[in-house]
Amino acid sequence: MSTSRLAIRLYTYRGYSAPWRASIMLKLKQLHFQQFFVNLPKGEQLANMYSQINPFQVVPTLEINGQLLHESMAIAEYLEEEFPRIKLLPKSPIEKAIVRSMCETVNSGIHPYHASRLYRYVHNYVSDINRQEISEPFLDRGFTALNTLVEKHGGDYSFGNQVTLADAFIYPALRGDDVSYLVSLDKYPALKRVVENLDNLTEFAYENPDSQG
Ligand SMILES: N[C@@H](CCC(=O)N[C@@H](CS)C(=O)NCC(=O)O)C(=O)O
Repeated sequence: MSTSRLAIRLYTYRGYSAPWRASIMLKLKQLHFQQFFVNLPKGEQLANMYSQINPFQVVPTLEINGQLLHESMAIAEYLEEEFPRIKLLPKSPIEKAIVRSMCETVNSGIHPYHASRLYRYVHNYVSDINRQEISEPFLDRGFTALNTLVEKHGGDYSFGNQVTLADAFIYPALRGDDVSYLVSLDKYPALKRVVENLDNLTEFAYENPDSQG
């Protein structure tokens, strides 16, 4: 697709890990996009207007020339196919599968266990339980697995020495406001090395909420 007449809007919220993945991928692909902040702490994702944009009532949603896309993994695959000039997956099928497995460890193995909707639900039954108590065993299991994968396959970044989709998923999973306070990077040395390398790349920089427009 030619990038000259694209209208891309990302529905997101600052510091939250899942929409941050999408924003990193768009920047790595050098695509110009507008951000629209859905205030999650205020519950704007549950409002009628946003539910029509994203029926699962979560961010990210990517709107591209009027078409709405949900789920960061699907968004990643779409961007990789539609804008192949800058590649975020390695060449061989086996290497692609390894990178995707790292993404999925974050997306379906780690993230659901610290999702705010999970806490809202659990709190209906056990009011004095905190996020740490609910999430820690699941987060530790997921990050331990990821650390092993990155020890085996990583270099400067999560997979080898090129930035891939795995970095766009792993970095926000450790640096996002919704999870960073629950996890000590020191427990996962291979992940720590990669995250500290990614701290130097502008595409991974923290989002500023004032840039809505
Ligand atoms: N698997 C989804 C996860 C989306 C997700 O859970 N997003 C969170 C922010 S990190 C959200 O919008 N939570 C609002 C809520 O649960 O009410 C994706 O990768 O797009």
